Amino acid sequence: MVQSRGALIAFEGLDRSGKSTQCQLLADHLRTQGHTVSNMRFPNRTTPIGLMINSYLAGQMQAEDHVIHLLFSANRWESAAEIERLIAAGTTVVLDRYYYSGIVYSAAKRVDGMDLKWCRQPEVGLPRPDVCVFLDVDTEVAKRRGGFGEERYENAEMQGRVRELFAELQARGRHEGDDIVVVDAGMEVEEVQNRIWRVVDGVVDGVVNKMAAEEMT
Ligand code: Z5A
Ligand code: MG
Repeated sequence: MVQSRGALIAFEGLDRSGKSTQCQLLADHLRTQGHTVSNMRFPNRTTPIGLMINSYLAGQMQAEDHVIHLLFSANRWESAAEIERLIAAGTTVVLDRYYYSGIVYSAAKRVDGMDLKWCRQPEVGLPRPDVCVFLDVDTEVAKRRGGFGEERYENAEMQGRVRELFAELQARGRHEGDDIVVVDAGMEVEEVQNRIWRVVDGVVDGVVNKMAAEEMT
């Protein structure tokens, strides 16, 4: 019998939308169903490139806008082979932010020439998720969850632009837009969790069933 590959599931959303909370809950849920699951987050602040990104976000380092964009992308490429290896070995990988953030946050800075199309280029070829769950919260609701943090980009103006650009990315279709499923994340944790699980359980079943169907042909 051919072993099924793992699913690749990305979470996206604004600051404080509940991504890390829901990534953890989903991983536990999938494990209780017998899946092997690995969690990853981007930026991965533990690598040399990630440490530079961390300094930039903390305001301790300045970087030209194109340069920091490419560093965020390089930080994903550092993990690309590991993601491919895990899913090929049957592990489902849950990503806390991914290239959708990479595209949208840089484009939201409104730097001349750095539109969605330009920002997408360095991400082309990275492992494509089976689904991208976008946790949608109003910026005011997100703000009430302990307020925005102290890092770069964590202010209402930037968050508002990011929210609009995520909607634009989705409306455009193509790979990124087609992957996105919007989940209302303004409710209680458990209600949000149930909505996510309904979406993701279907996607994971689809991955397993597709492998089984291919095996029979
Ligand atoms: N960035 C970029 O520019 N380019 C890139 O390529 C990438 C990222 C990958 C750092 O991201 C910044 O990097 C980010 C985008 C940019 N800048 N901004 N903004 P990060 O992932 O390290 O940080 P974050 O995601 O923005 O923040 P966060 O605090 O980790 O948010 P979260 O993970 O979505 O939320 P959470 O930790 O699960 O929950 C936040 C709080 O709300 C916490 O107290 C929870 O207990 C509470 N919570 C969660 N869910 C609920 C519900 N449903 N109701 C009430 N309270 C809740
Ligand atoms: Mg988080």
